[in-house]
Amino acid sequence: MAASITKKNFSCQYYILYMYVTILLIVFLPVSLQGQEAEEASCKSSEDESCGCAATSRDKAAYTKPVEGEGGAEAPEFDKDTTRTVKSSATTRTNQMVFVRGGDFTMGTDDVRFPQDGEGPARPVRVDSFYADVYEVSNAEFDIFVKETGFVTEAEKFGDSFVLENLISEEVKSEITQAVAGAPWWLPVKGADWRHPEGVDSDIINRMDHPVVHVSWNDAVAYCTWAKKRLPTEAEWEYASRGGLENRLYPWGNNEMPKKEHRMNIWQGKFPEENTEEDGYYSTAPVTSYKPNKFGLYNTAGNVWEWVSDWLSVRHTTELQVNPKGPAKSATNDKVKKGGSYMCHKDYCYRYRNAARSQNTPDSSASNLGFRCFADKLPQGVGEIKVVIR
Ligand SMILES: [Ca+2]
Ligand SMILES: [Ca+2]
Repeated sequence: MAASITKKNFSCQYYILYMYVTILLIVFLPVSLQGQEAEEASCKSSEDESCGCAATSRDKAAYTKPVEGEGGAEAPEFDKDTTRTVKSSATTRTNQMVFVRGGDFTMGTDDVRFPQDGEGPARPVRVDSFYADVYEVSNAEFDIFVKETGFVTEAEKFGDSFVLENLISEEVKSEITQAVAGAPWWLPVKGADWRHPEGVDSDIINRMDHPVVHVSWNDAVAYCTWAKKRLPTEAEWEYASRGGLENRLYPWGNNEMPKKEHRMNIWQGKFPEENTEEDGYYSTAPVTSYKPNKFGLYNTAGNVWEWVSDWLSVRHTTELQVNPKGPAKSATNDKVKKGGSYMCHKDYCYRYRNAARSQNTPDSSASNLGFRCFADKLPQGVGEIKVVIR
């Protein structure tokens, strides 16, 4: 009897526990799922905002598909004739520089669009005078550098680089087994390098005046050093891009299209499916395109992202900084890039503003990432452009 009572009590306790757990699940599970959905939506929103600008870092890119087989797909053979033709078609034009008188300006913004990028706060910065390349470094100029030095870029050493999917031929695409997670329009393309921007079946023969792409931060430093120049600091780059205007969104002011005129190469249409090319270009544009800013610089906003010398930090002091060079190192091993690119769209990757920034590891390269050089003194043989500031 006693045993029976004990067994009955145990059954009752088990039943009560069962009911309790069921009620808990009924009441709290939907709330928990809602929370999970909200968190995922938040992550999605964050990914959407990120637009994959920083997704092209070599050691950080996560892929949506595993590599099939050891080493992935084989790269097709290089077209030797293409390389030879590129060498013979290089021009001798070298980038001209403009003298930019130093001064005080407001760096960054309080109208922050991407807090995770470290765009803000607006802060006082003073820079010394410098010379700045008027244009992004072109294929023609990089070709001269490579011919003189035999330099091999990191994309060539690694054997691949990141390319916007829309630019790749079906043949090259069929060889690819991976895409970048969260930014599937980025594909690692074997054989993509500065001479073959969309892979081995592409060339730069008709793009010698376009910005060089698929150059890493390390490659950019090598080029600028050869040219007796250097990469700009982020502060110098932003000061130059702002062209003497305080707290403006773009290098010419706050109106994206003054008098309905395109002033930079970005993306029109719905990224990444449709590009209406209203500004005249689907991908890169000649470095001489559009009007320069008041300092005489072309295409700081849009066309290609531009490496600067700083390591990345997303926290900034509001104390006056004089010739800031960024932190001594980056916890994430990232260098800063500025200006946005032809892939930027206002609704999706609104990073063609003066204050905007993004980052990649210094060995990374992509089909929308280039650079320009600055210098303390005008290097011998480099023409200076006199700019009359009205
Ligand atoms: Ca465009
Ligand atoms: Ca640019």
